[in-house]
Amino acid sequence: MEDPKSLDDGWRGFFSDLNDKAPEVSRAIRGASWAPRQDRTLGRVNGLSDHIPNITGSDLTDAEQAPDFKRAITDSIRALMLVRSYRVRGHLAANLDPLGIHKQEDHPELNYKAYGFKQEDLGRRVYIDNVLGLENPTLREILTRLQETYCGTVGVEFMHIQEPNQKQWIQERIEGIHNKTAFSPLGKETLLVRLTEAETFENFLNTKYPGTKRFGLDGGESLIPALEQVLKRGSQLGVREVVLGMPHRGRLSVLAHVMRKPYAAIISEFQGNSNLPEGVQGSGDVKYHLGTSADIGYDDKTIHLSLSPNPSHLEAVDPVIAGRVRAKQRQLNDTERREVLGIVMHGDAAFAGQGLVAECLDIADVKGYRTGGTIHFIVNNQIGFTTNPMDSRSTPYPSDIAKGAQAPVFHVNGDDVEATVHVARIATEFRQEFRKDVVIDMWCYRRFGHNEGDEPAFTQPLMYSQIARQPSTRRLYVDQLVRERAMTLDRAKEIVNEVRGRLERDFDAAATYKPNKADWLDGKWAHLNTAPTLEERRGDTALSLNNLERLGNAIVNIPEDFNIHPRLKRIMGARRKMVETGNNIDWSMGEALAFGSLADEGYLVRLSGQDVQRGTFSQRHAHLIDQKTERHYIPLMNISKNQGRFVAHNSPLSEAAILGFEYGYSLVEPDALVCWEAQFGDFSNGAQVIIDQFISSAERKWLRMSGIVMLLPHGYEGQGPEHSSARLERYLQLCGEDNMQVCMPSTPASYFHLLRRQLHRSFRKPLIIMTPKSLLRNKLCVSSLSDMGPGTSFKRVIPDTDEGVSGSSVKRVILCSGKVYYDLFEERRSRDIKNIALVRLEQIYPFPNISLRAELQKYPGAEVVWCQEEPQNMGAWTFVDRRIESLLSELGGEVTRPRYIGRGEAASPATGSAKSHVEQQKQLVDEALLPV
Ligand SMILES: Cc1ncc(C[n+]2csc(CCOP(=O)(O)OP(=O)(O)O)c2C)c(N)n1
Repeated sequence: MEDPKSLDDGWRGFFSDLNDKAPEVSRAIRGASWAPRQDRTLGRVNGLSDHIPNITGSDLTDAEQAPDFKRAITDSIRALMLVRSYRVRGHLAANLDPLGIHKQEDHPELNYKAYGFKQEDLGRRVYIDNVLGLENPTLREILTRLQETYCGTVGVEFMHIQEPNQKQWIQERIEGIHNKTAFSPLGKETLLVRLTEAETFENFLNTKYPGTKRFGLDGGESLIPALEQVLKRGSQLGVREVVLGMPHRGRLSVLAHVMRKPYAAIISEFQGNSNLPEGVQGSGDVKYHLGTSADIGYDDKTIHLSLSPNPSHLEAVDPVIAGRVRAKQRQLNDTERREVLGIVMHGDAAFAGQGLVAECLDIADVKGYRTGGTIHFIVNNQIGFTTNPMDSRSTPYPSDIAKGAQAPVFHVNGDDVEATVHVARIATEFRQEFRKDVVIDMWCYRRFGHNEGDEPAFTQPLMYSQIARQPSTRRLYVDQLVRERAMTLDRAKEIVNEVRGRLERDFDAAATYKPNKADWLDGKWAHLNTAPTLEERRGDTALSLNNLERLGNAIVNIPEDFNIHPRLKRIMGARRKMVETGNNIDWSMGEALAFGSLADEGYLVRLSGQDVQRGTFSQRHAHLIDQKTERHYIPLMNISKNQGRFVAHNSPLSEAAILGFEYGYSLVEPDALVCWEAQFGDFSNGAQVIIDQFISSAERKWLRMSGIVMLLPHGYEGQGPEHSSARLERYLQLCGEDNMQVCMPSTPASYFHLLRRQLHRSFRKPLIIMTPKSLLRNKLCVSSLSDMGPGTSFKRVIPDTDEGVSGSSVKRVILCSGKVYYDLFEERRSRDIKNIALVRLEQIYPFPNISLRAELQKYPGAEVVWCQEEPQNMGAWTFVDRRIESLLSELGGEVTRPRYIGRGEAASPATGSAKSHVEQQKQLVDEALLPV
């Protein structure tokens, strides 16, 4: 400050970058004028002031002003800055790439000269006691220790973590041991056995089934011992269950060596046999997508492992894993989230490229979705199919997105198996200690093409000529062990022969291998069954009127001392009146009664999505907020003493991750009503991969049931292209083989029964509901308690019960679903039309053939039309027309085809002009009610 010229350029730049004002700095150094003298020290510089007491800013003693003393202090500060630089950037100079293609960076901040040291200073002692565990070291010793710790085969990124204790934990965990674990001879032999199993298994399959896709782990074998370490260390730290998700690469090896799926089972699948036992239906899946579960013992502990099946879509399984973990944590009452752990493996290109990764990191520590941290393992083989890393991402590492989520990242050279296992151990400890996400980025290579039929040298000739010369990870480890005299070459060969022998024996056994049972409907699902025929699916959903009144009263009962918003008070008053009169139950009250009744029966009701607590349309008010304290009051949690929980989680602004999460939750917990609500139905296409690859197809592919409910606000109300259509047609197009239910209920009671039916049946199927918007407040869209009372149930088809509209006097039957019914109903009434019947399809899939046939039979000779609000190429029309036609031809009347009434074909789902909307809507109603 006093004499900047005395510093070299580097230091001058450094201080001027700090932008400190000189007078403020001197004041800070001097401290308060009234402070006791001993407080006016320069402050503790990592123990320096302990060592050299009474260093004061303004009045150093003569001795303290001596050049040697000054140099000692400056050296210390410089050295500490150097140390800090290695903590921050040491990973850039770490030896991570087994192929040596990626050049380590000679980063200027890692050069001691950047801190004013010169070569001749290397031998000089620098005071940094208690740092790096070194006592009175020379500069050279400091550098050596820094390089060992931060620039070996492990590179650690942790200085971005804002929590000092987490940062400190990692620092201490790695610095004290120079970032190395010393393995016992037995430990080393075990690592070699694992590498040998992994390598020999792939080689064996390669020889027996050359060119057959297996997405081998060749080049990334260290994954196997590393995973084992996570499980073993995890079991010591309280983990009882693990849910794993992973992509194609190395899956067979993980199935065999981590999940212990018998070699014979895998080989049998290579022989073209199904993985499903005889007599079990299902369309199955390719072998590198299959899941399995197992109980595996580590020392005296047993862990239950489940590897989720997954589709090809990379990273799509990630949120599903999180949801499964969360549901299991609840089942085990693992409130600390230490007993159930999620491990997700990734490819480097997928981790960097797929947005779902970012979505999952974003939800990882949000109240309704946290799971206590996922362990991410990136098998970074430095290529994605044929694409180089520089074309895969803009950031240095594939893992960089995780830094924003404050996750520590351990980069490691996969050819150093000990280092890989070492970081797996630390990552597990960190997760158990702090319960947050952590990332292992294992650099390795892919020995063959993307799959075993691909020629990689078409696109990466240099990399692949290097790989051809690269000894395997196992081979390198054998060399190391021999060098260390920890093992003889003969023993290493013996291990290979043992593994090969096992594979040969299992190869022979595979010819007669029979999968013994399909493991669906086990455990928590044991009380359920495969779905019965369509007729037997009504479900027992009615409640006694007393019960409904009791529930209704509980829902509207707000504590005296709760400061409710005046408008909500009115709404609650209106709801109270609904209960008292038993009439005019609106949509939200119908929903509350359904949710409340299920919770009252002991089920968990979990509702998740954007703004679901209040409801997008300010209709639900599942949480009431005290106007003075912002305390939440949840009526549905105050229904009865031993009720199940009702939880409504406002979710982050994500569709794919949240829907995937809830789907995962529903896979684990059959006795919960798990609902995801889209803000508007349109937005659900942001989660299309979850709908296509899981919700609609998983039961057939993987024999996994789910009772997830999707609530999709839908309806043409002039709000424009993006707030009208939930794309009903898309869901209907996915329907087949009784895979899910697609419904558009038109009354609160219908909705009530539909929700309750989800749990009051002996099987589970996903339920897609087009939910209303304007109907939420439509005075005609109401039910009475008796519609939910004894003798009632969900009606797939609602007949026309209007007075005077009956039998042969009816000349036209309008079939429709949802809101348009009310438009038609009102207009028909105002025109006093009696010869047109309105029949509602409340469920569109499974198509209600029986009920609809019965309905059509009532009106012989009448023409049949289908009326919808959606454009002709959208909505239900193309799905229902042939089905209605079949029914009509079965009935054998004159009318053989339904006629379409509605908007014409369109590119955009709805007009942006409110005026055109009104005109279009009027036109379609007019056309439907044209006099007959
Ligand atoms: C969402 C998605 N897009 C594209 C693909 C096709 N695909 C399969 S593997 C792969 C490369 C993945 O690279 P990386 O994540 O690095 O894993 P690796 O195959 O190298 O292990 C691609 C593009 C896919 N499976 N999923």
